[in-house]
Amino acid sequence: MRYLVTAALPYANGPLHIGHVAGCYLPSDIFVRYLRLMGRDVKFICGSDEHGVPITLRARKEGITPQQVVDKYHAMMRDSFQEFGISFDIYHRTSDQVHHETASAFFKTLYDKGVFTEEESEQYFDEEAGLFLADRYITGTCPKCGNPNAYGDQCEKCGSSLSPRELLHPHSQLSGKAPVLRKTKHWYLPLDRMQEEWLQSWILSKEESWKKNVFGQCKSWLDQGLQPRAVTRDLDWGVPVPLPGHDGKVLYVWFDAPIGYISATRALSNNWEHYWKDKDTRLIHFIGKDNIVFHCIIFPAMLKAHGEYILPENVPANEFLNLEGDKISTSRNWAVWLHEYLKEFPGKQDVLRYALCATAPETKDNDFTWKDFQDRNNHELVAIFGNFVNRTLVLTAKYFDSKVPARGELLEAEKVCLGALHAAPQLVSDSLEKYRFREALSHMMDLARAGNKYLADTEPWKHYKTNPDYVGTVLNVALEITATLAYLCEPFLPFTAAKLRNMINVPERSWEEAFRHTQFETGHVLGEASLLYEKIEDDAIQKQLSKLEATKSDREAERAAAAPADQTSLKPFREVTTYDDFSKMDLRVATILAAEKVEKADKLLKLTLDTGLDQRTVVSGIALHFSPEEIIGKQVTLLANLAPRKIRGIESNGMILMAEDADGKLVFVQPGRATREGSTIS
Ligand code: B3M
Ligand code: ZN
Repeated sequence: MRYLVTAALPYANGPLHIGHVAGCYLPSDIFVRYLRLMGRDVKFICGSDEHGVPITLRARKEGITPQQVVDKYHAMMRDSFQEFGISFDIYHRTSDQVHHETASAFFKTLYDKGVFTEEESEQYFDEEAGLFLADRYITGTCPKCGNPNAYGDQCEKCGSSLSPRELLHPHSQLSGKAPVLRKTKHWYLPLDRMQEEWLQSWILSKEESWKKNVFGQCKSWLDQGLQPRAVTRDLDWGVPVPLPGHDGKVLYVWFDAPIGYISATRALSNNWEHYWKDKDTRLIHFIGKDNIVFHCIIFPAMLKAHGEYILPENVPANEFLNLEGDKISTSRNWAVWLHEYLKEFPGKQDVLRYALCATAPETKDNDFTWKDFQDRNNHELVAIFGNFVNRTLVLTAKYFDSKVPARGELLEAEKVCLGALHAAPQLVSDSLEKYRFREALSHMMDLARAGNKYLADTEPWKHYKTNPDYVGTVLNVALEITATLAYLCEPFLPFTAAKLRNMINVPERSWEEAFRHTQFETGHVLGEASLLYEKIEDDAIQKQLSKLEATKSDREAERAAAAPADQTSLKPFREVTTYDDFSKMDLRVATILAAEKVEKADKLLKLTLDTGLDQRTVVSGIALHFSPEEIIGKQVTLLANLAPRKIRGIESNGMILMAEDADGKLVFVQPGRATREGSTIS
């Protein structure tokens, strides 16, 4: 069985954070390490995604070239991955020549086969910048949820995928101006036709084998009906469209990026075609949930249209990881950055790997907190895994000069323990095969737990004087568990595994070799013991929390400073209405004669109004903003002919108009100078 495992190519426009790691790099690394330990043929592919608007926008912002941006972040990400123990066989990049050639040839093949449709259409153009506004060059209000900061390709608030023409109030990210429409020609992948021909039934056949969250998203795309998708853009950064006479056009970044998996495999191995073209290869894409449609629908459509390639067997996408209850965000600097973690917690890669795997957002969004990180380290890695291993090795050194003692008669406790030991590899393996990484990790930890309990129950330190043989048996069993853990933890905790192998003086082994026999001959000489993990103190955690706190207050200060000019936080306009509808409303000037709180309703005030024509009661939801005393005597604007309504048993006759600013502060809509009650407003 041959495997090709890919992890999403991160955009080279910023450093990596724990959301990236938990989303796809850690699970893919665990999976690949497991496959290698099982002796399977596997290549693990990744690289930087160096095209696309996020990169050119960043370059503009920093006043450098796009190439300088990607050079900087490519090196940074590559180094962080390596230091964190993500064991790619290659970490490639899409600005590489091999990739440009591969992506060009791919496009050309589809073009020559007549796969694309060509279409001339009107697209937004920024006259001041002289550029078409693709994807993230344009922002506006999301037509689906009203988010005023939606991008031309996606609304990050509601997750809808958009095209620039759907945005309300579009404006250019370059000049800030409203764009104009201009004609331009592009090539489209006819997903609508493909859906009918094969794509739909192919995806539906995955209902059992793909994760629920993944299948569900694909299904809803299909239900909405796929649309043709442009695969080219008017931009000057990317893989040029390989057709004569089309300067200034490049392949859409989501067309070229997944081809990056192929380019990277080519750069890695002469044998690359086996991995991409042989039917017995399992192609598996690890990604985050925002990439599902590209890997489950669009890229398979491209591969199938090309004709020579296999399709993905599985796409085990994770959901999102939040941080301390808030969405991780690069632009808001709400993140734990991997390179900073590596610097601030040297030698503690496995602690973060452990904490992230244990809380991985496998089936739903999940939250990372520093407190949980500390607890996982102190209460699990230190108190269970580390404590068990350390006791075992220290006692063996003390009583048996660090040589593995003989195993004598086995009592019930030993049998229970060895039972857990023999069952563990299969349990871990079964979970990993199903992409259940949290479950697999907890099976591994259960073995450490069983070992720890075994030592606590048997208390070998109490029996050496009276029964040294039994103590030898206990430590023999404990060492057996230790060695099993050394191999079993490797996919999750590779640094621990290497350290532990040294401490017990065993070589690297495949799981088959490691778990076939007992681990030790009697008399095997162990290496030197040292602590696997150390406690993380409160002040280290507090430091991280303060860092996040500082980010928050910076952000609030920025927001406050920007508030008056910041239109983007205001609500978008409502739908148009007609004059006829408007003129039905009877708006009058009225004076508040009396005001009192409504019992058991924190938000409501009962007002008595003088309208000039009558005195009436209006119940208004303003009690959190105004006290009754301060509003008596105020003139207000009243919608006088609103149908009466009972609110908390009080009949309310009309509604007073309020203005609400972007921060939610309320003020009365008041006539300018004292106007007579009953005056009409129109
Ligand atoms: N660079 C998007 C992302 O980082 C993208 C993945 C490409 S995988 C071919 O979300
Ligand atoms: Zn939206």
